[in-house]
Amino acid sequence: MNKAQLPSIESSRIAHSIGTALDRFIKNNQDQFAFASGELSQLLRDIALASKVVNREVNKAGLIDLMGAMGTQNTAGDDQQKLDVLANIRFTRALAKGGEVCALVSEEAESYVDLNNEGRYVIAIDPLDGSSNIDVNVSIGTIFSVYRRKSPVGTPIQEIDILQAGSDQVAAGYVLYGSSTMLVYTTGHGVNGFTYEPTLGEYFLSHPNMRMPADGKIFSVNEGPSNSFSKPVKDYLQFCKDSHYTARYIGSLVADFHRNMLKGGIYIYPATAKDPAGKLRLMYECNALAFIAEQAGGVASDGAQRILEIKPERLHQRTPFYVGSKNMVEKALSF
Ligand code: FDP
Repeated sequence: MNKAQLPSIESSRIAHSIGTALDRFIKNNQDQFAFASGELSQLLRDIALASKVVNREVNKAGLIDLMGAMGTQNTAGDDQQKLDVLANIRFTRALAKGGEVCALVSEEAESYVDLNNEGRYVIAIDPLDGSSNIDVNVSIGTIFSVYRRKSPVGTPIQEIDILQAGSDQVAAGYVLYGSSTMLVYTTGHGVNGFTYEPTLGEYFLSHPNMRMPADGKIFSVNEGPSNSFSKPVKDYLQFCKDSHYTARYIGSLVADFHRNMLKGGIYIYPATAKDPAGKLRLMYECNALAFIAEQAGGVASDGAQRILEIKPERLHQRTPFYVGSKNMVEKALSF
C-alpha cells in the first residue's frame, strides 16, 4: 500500500473507523502521568479487565442464579446482592494479581484489604453501585478512586495511605453497565469515555475530552424524604420547578451522574432525617465523581466545601453530595 491511498481508506463509508482502543489510549497518554506511569497504566488495564468480567456476569444475571439478595449485609448495613459480592471478588482478584495495589477500600468490606506491601497505589472502590436496581434491569455501575501511597514502598500500610483527601487522587473513573457499557476515567488531564464493543471484547474511545455543560435543566434527587430536607434544599428544588426544569432520578448514582455529564444537570443527595450526614460514601462514591466532574468543568460540593477538600476520618464516611453543571451547582449553593 502506498501512502497516497491512506486518506481514502480512512474516510471510507464502507468501513467506519472504530476509534482508539483503551489499551492503546492508556499507552499513548501515560507520559502525562508524573510518577511510575507504567504501573498506573497496568492498574487501569486491570480495572478495565475486571469490569469486562463483571459486565458479562451482569448481562447473564437473569439466566443464572445471580439475581437477588445474598442474605448478608455490608458494613453500612445494606443488604448485599449476589452481584455486589461477585463484583467485589472480581475487582479485588484483578487488583491483587496485578501487584500495583497495596491496599483496597471497598464498600463491601468493613476494613481495608491489605494486598501487597510492594504496591504503590491505594484503591477505593464501589464494585457495584446502585444495587437496588440490579433485579429490575436498570443501569448500575462501578466507581473507583486511585491514590499513591504515602508511606515507603515495602513497609506495612498505614492510616495516612488510606485516609487521603479526594484532592490526592491520581486517577478516578466509573463503569456504567447501561444500554451499552462505558468506562469513563481521568488521570487529572481531562476526562475520556470508552464504549465496550462486546464482540471484540474491547473498550474504544467514543467520548474524547468530555466536558460537562456549564448549564442544564435536569435536576436529579430522591424527593421521597424531602420533608426532612433543609430549607435551602427545599427552596432550590422549588426554584427548579418554578423554572420548569426536568426531574430525572434513576436511583443509580453512576447513571444519574453520567446523564448529567452528557446533558447538563445537577445531582443532589442531601442530609435527611434518616441519613443526617447524607447517604453517599465519600471515599468510594463521591470523591471519584467529584474529581471527574471538576476535570470536566463541573462542580462537586457537600454544601459547604469542595468534596475534594474533605479529609476523611473513617473508611465508610458519608457526605451530602451536590454535583453537576457548574452554574446549576453554584446556584443551588447560593440558596
Ligand atoms: P443503592 O442504595 O441502590 O446502592 O449509594 C448507593 C445508591 O444506590 C446510589 O447509587 C443511588 O444514587 C442512591 O444510593 C439511591 O438512594 P435512594 O434509594 O435513597 O434514592
